[in-house]
Amino acid sequence: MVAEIDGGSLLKALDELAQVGAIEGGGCARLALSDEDKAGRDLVVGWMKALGLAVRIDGIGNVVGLRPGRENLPPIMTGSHIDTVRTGGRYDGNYGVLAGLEIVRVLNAANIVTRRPIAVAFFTNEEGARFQPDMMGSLVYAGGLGLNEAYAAADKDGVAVGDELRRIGYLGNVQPGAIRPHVFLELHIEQGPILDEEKVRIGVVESVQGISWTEYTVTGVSNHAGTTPMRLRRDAGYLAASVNLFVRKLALDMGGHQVATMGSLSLKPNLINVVPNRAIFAVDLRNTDEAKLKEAEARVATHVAQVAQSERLEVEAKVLVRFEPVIFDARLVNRVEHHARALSFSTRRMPSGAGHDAQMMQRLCPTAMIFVPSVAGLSHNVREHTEPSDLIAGAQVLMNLVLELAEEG
Ligand code: HGY
Ligand code: MN
Ligand code: MN
Repeated sequence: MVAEIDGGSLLKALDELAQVGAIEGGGCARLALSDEDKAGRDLVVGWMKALGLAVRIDGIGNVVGLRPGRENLPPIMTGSHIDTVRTGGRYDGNYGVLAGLEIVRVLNAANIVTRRPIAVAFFTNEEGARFQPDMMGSLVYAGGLGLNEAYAAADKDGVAVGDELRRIGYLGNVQPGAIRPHVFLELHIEQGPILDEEKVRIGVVESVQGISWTEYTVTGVSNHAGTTPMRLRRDAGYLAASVNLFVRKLALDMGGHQVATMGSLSLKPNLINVVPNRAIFAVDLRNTDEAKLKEAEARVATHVAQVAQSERLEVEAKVLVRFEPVIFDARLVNRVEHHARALSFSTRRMPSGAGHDAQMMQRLCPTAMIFVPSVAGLSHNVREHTEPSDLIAGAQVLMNLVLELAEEG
């Protein structure tokens, strides 16, 4: 093997970054552009500089560490994100960024200079948990979202992305997308149960499923929970509950890759003895098949309209995120499979259930992803876990692929 990943330093870096925004149970909470995210960014930027990378911060706060090559060609870029959801694990996103830095560390130690430069990136607000859309930084990087529109995105408290970037000192001056990679490679945990259940070591990711996030604001009439006859109630909470049951049944009826959940719900006045006059909730629908995703969206919209009419409620729907399925570059997907098998790792081809920065980078350059197993498929959960041997295996596949592609013309 030309160069070998040192599992010890990779695992140590993962452990150290997990201490930033650490929460009960071993996970971390570093919501995008929060103080915790800033602390995580500062730590990783420090590591990039210590590795001799030229660090560039762009207008949406994406950070790229550049290692020169023998020739000034478009780089091989690898990376992911280091922001997390509120109940984040320690591997989602972080693993792909730190594996990229581990590759640089190994190449530095072996005095290997590749033909093409190597870039290690982390993108802003991949999770979309605080600001929508998710994959915001990579979407801007790929030209899919304007900077001003991104700056204006605000969280539940009305705090805007642009102000937060300035506040944490990551409003960079580099034009997003200025570094156009030769290829983009993202190493990531699967976040689902397939590899773990099938005892397969490496997921060869062929695509990312389509994502649809819609927020509904329902307005009814608050009223006394005891005196108001059922026939007179205009209960916003009832519609929310009805949609929750509907989307579950819809996903089960449609089968295949269709999934659905209502991840956020708030009622007002949220008091035990008051019929709620306001419900705000969001529905997350996904499918690998665009036509089926469209069908699911249409059926949810019809259900919402029917219940709103029968309950005499007003409903405002706002699309927060809508990305079609993305197919990764076939040549690169084959090379992922080749390098995994060359290391005698078991493989299986699969779609990604989760969204990733890679799905945006595929708009710019040939892109592929490598998955490693998530124990019991747990993710967005502090108990997210991947065996060290699998973490090291995935990083080795990434390194061998990077070294191959970094020599091509
Ligand atoms: O929602 C997703 O799939 C990703 O974690 N942002
Ligand atoms: Mn992720
Ligand atoms: Mn995630």
